[in-house]
Amino acid sequence: MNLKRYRVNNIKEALKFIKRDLGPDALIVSTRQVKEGKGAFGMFGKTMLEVTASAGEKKKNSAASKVPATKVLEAYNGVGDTAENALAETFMRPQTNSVLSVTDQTRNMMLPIQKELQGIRLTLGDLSSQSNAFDNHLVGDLKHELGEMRHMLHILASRTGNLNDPDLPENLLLLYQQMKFSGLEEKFSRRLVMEAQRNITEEDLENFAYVKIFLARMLMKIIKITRGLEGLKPPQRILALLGPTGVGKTTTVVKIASEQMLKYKRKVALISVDTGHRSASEQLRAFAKLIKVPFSVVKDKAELNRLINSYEDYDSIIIDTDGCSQRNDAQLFEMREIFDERGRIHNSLVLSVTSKDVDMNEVTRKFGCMPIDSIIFTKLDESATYGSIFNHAIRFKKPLSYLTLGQKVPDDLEVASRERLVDLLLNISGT
Ligand SMILES: Nc1nc2c(ncn2[C@@H]2O[C@H](COP(=O)(O)OP(=O)(O)OP(=O)(O)O)[C@@H](O)[C@H]2O)c(=O)[nH]1
Ligand SMILES: [Mg+2]
Repeated sequence: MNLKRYRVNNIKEALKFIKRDLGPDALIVSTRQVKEGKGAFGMFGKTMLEVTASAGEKKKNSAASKVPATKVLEAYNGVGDTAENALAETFMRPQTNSVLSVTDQTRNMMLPIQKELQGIRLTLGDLSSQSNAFDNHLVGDLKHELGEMRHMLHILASRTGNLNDPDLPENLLLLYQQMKFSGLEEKFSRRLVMEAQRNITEEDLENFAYVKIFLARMLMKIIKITRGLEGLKPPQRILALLGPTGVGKTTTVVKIASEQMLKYKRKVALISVDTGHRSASEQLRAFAKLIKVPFSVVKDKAELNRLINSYEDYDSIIIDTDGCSQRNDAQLFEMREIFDERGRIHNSLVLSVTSKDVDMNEVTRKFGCMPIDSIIFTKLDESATYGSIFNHAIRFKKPLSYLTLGQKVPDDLEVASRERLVDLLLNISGT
């Protein structure tokens, strides 16, 4: 991938270099402020802007494993809370056509033209196969004109979504690109920058850091979190992990159980619910034996309830389930029979960020037949972009509880935090 890094005084300067070196289709991959100069430990150096841009290819290396959880945003007091609350609410409301950007409008205008052109081309094809030499001359001219029109349409189409386009101030345009590059759906990215544009003064729009933090804090208001098991009411916390096959449910149960024991010194019990009938619980049985905690396999709700009642004096009960394809209605029905009650058990749906957005949407819709209290995203270490987490959180309005970032137990587990999530999308901490 053709990546270039620039240290500049301001974003305008960066844009000039990026366009010169990488062309107008270049994408901004990340931006951060850096100190430059001779001061002790670089402390008194000049603050510069470091912009990394690509010639438009996909970013491959994973940021998740490298970026430490950050509190940068918490400490930032640049923007007022009330304004962002209102903005976040507006953002979550269904949108009307009035907020369509120029890009949308251009696309909408192009559709009927494209259809018309297609019709003309078909008619021309018919004409040229049937007509005489004179008509053929005419057909030739028409074809030429048609070619020109198509060329113009291409130019129009290619203008949507690159550095030349929409009607946004430069700083917002860059951040819009960065969010899109990170996989945030275009319509969400666009709505965010448009809300921001409406609410940031012209003067502040010139300040890149201000605009970035404004967007970050808006996103932080939109994303909901549960703080994992810590967000549940004591004295007894009961968590069940549900989801499709192979997303990392059992590994995550093991990580959470270890954290509960090692970090919080809690008394833990493990349960495996067997609906897939393929005795997949051996992995968990072995782990339970190793860490000396009780473990049982149950097959239905009555058995599960009896077992939970018998664990009265345990602080944390963690329930693993068999992977269930969202398309296996019979197994889903069986799961719903067991996990249909809201309240006693906190149901977490486990999704891997390596899945396609469209498949994750189907999973969440189908698992929505039972109460889903939160979502756990796994395998962040295997993905280069994290927009899909936001797409999902915005679309389904479900809180996030944990993130997992690798196969190591118990290290590769994090309680989901807004700061961390926004950092993954906007690269606030700048690693
Ligand atoms: N890279 C990476 N691998 C992970 C992560 N979490 C789990 N895995 C791996 O994913 C694979 C499947 O993990 P499991 O925990 O067995 O998945 P599961 O959802 O319980 O699978 P089923 O019970 O078969 O549905 C294993 O190889 C895990 O080591 C993670 O955060 N990152
Ligand atoms: Mg499993």
